[in-house]
Amino acid sequence: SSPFAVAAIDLGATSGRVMLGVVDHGRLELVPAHRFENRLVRRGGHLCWDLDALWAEIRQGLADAHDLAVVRGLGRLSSIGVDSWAVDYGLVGPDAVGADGTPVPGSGERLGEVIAYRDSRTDGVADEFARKVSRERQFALTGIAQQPFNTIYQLLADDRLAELPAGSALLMVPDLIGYLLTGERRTELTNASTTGMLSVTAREWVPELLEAAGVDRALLAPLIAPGEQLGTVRPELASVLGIGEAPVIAVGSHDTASAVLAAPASPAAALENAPVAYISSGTWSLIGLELAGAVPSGPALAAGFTNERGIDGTFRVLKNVAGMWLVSESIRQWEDEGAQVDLGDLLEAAASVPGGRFRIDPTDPAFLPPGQMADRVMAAARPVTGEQHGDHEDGPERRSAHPRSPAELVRCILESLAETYRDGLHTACRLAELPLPSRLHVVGGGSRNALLNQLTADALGIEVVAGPMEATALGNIAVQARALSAVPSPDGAIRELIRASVDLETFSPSSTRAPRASA
Ligand code: LRH
Repeated sequence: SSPFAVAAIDLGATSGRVMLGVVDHGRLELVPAHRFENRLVRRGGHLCWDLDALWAEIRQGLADAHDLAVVRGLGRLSSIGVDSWAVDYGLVGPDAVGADGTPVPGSGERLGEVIAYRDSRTDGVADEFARKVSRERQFALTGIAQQPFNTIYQLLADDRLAELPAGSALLMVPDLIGYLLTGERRTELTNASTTGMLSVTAREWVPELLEAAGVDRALLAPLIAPGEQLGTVRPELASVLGIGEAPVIAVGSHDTASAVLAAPASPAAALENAPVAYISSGTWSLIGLELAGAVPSGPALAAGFTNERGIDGTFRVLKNVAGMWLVSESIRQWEDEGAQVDLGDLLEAAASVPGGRFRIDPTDPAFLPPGQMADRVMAAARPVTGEQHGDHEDGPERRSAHPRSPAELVRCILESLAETYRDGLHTACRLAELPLPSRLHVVGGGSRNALLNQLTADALGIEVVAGPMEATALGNIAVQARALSAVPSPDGAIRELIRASVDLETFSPSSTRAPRASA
């Protein structure tokens, strides 16, 4: 079969990209077509996503991807897939009725802004909801950790729901993009599970939770699973963009689902029945295990673990840890204050300041909102117990009880992350009643952070396999390739394809306690 091209639309909380995926004889090649920034904007008193700007970038990206495919002799795009961060949604009105009296697909108006999960409208809402349905019951029904930003709590805080015209729909961000592309309204399964309203045992909504959240069942579009075809690009749009009427295929539209699919676990591990241990490292660090079933147990609830649906019926038993958000938001503060910060330089400096001095709790919800992050981390940092910090000494040389320089602050963040990863993986294994695996896969943009990878390997005492960096786009493309019959269906085939397509770097635990700067 000849090589062909697909496009992955992959939206992250700080940046988005449209990637061309070339599927060629058992290999995937990723070619960046268009990258763009994504920022939180303040509108109508809320933190929002600039959906119109994102949609303009996506259209540009698709046109660019099409051009790239044609230049490379691959013909038009064979399909398109969309993923983004989880939990956020848009509201769309009914499709307008055309001159011939039938609804025009894709013509429904977006009703208001897409409010971002870091907005404060959900403050206290999870507690309010727990008075209607206990936390234990919610967890047993859904398996989903009760994070303040879950869609269900956003919906309870959404005063627009009461005034929606008949025929409106709630569409998760990737589903909203899918609707703009095709005119079809669906809810993709992996992302649906992050709403906190989907059953952990069946592919259906939990009526009791919808009712308690005040959500009309009719607002929810029918479910669609990764690999199923959503529709085709609307003819008017295809002609404006100069691309063909390509199929749009549902992928793991929750970015973390796509990223974990692209964790390049070895066939040997699969044979030994060892679950894949991973960190999907980006704005968030999602640490856990991929399992065949969920663990919606009391201990899992107590430990703050969640059970998110993955591709092919898998579950991700994982914990949300504030990841590179802590670093990127700190940098944003320093830049707002006039400093020029280069991440590479900063990490290098962080590798050479003394370690083991300060800790924060990167799972603390206090780090959720944006703004003044460096100050907040500084204030939260505690000296590592058992260490003397010489505060009793006099003179300018004395060491402070708080990290002071950006390098010290970043060192504190990374060491705290590594220890939280260690505890998180141990807890995941305890919950799943499995031994600690011999290998941890770090995928996503954060996998480039050599210092953090080494700290993680040292904290856990196991091998850290770093990469691929563009795991989410690769997972997105792999599901499209399989839907187009370019990858065999059996379990593990996608991971073999990924392994054949990427370069990985392995970090072994160092014998000395002092972590290396890079490897
Ligand atoms: C990562 C992510 C994560 C969710 C959060 C809202 O991008 O999708 O899995 O918990 O964003």
